[in-house]
Amino acid sequence: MSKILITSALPYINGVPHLGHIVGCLLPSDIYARYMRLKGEEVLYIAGTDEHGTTSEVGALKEEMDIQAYCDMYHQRHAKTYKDFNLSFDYFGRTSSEQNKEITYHIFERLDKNGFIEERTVKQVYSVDDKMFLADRYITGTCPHCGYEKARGDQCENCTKVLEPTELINPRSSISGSANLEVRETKHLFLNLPKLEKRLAQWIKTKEPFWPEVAYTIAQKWLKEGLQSRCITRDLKWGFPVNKAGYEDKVFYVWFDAPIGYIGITKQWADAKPSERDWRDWWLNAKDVRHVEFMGKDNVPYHSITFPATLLGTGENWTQVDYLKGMSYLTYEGGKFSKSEKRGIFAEDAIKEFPADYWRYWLMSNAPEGSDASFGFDLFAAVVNKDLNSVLGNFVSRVLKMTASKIDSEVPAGGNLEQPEKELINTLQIRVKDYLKYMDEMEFRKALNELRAIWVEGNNYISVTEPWTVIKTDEARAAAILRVCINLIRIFAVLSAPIMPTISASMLQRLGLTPADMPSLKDFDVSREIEALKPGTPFTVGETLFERITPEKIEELKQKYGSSK
Ligand code: B3M
Ligand code: ZN
Repeated sequence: MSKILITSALPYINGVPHLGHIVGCLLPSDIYARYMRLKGEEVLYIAGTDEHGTTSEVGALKEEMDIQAYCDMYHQRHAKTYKDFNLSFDYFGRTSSEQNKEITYHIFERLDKNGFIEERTVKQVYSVDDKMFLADRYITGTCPHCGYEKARGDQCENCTKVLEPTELINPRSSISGSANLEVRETKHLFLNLPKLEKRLAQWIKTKEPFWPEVAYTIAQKWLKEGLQSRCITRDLKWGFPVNKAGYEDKVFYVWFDAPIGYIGITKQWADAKPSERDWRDWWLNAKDVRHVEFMGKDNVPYHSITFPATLLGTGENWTQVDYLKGMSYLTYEGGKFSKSEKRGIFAEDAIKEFPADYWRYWLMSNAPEGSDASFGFDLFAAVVNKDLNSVLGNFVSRVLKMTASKIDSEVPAGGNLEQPEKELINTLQIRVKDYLKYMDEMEFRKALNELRAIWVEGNNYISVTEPWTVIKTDEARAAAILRVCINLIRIFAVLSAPIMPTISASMLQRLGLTPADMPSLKDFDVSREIEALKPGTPFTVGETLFERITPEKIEELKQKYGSSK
């Protein structure tokens, strides 16, 4: 047994998550955590809200709320949504916690003591009316290259040229619209990445065989271009005040304390559950920990360069990432999800329309792994109706109904395993092995392909063996076939559990079982599991597992959530 530390990128607190956020890191990490628990591994699965930074300050201003109240409210909304999606975090914490502050301060002090923090004077735009320094992207003006009037201080959306805010013509604050701006000098602290580069490159080299291609390539590209020192402080009010003389009125940059948040949240968990392990068992001088991180691909540089360098610079033995799963993007019909433009379905609404497991299955079987993927209601309905309703749902109800009406409401006795069963076992043995291998490798689309193929094998088996015909002449043989089918329901439930925990539990319940009765997915042996439910075990038929999505419902959803198709 080893210890597996699983983290999902911490979603920004401002705004509510859409399906892209769910599939981009939260859901795959949950599925991996559930899978590893089912293999009997010791898992700690951590996530939380990323609360600091300009976007939160501006979000609170826009909603005319006090920033703390704003974060408290949105933290609750995030937590509720993820609970509705059945995400099984051991702890869902906050980067603004006292625990995270303490660890952030400690790490900063170590970096400073070891000479990796530099002081620099920089020029920055100050908004006199807003009484704050403005982040580049909160300055709007006319692009000096193309004349576009709504160019942002960091980049012109129209001609894509990268800009300095001071280049803008007629600059104004995006927050208040005020043009009363001044360039002021201010002192900031920088993390000296060039000084850490050698150590970092050495460390990354040790990771090469373990990191997926994308992550490794991104990290190598950064190293090749040479690392620059990065500013880790900001002139904001919301954040952890910098614990260094002369900088007390500044706060740490959100990307400095956000990844430290994984550690801070682990400490929140440990403080809340004193009977569990010490947080250091996972993070500091920890033994046998494998750390797996899930994130969107745009987050990869922070997790493969800046955060590891931050930890290396402390000179302490912090747990570093062992495997980094970077996901691409999910679009809505090829475009952006947008709350303000009413385009696309957001997580809070999604869960009101259909049970979590419909979403979980669709999102993972269409996960944006190698490349971006696109969500559309037609696609969604097609998958739910075919894979879930016709293939899995029908099999379960057909088998249980047939057995109950033609024999009895218990696993039937009689007959033996014959040639068709031997073939079924052989085929499933291979498919299950592949399914588990892909889950181990976090190749989720491939894993779900196998899972679907496993359900299809059940359907093929019952079509070929025709128990409804056989029963007329050979009751014992029909009993053997249906006994195998009922055992297949149990096998399907166990294999589907990481993806569709509620449906899985509902399948098990019909067989008088609970999730706690599931066998380990380690050394899962089909020939053993196919005979696990013994003759005489009572079962109930239960309700249909999945509702079909009608064409009328699809039209209604398209109207409601904005569709161009
Ligand atoms: N909040 C970015 C994002 O939500 C950022 C991730 C932090 S992970 C430490 O995409
Ligand atoms: Zn331009």
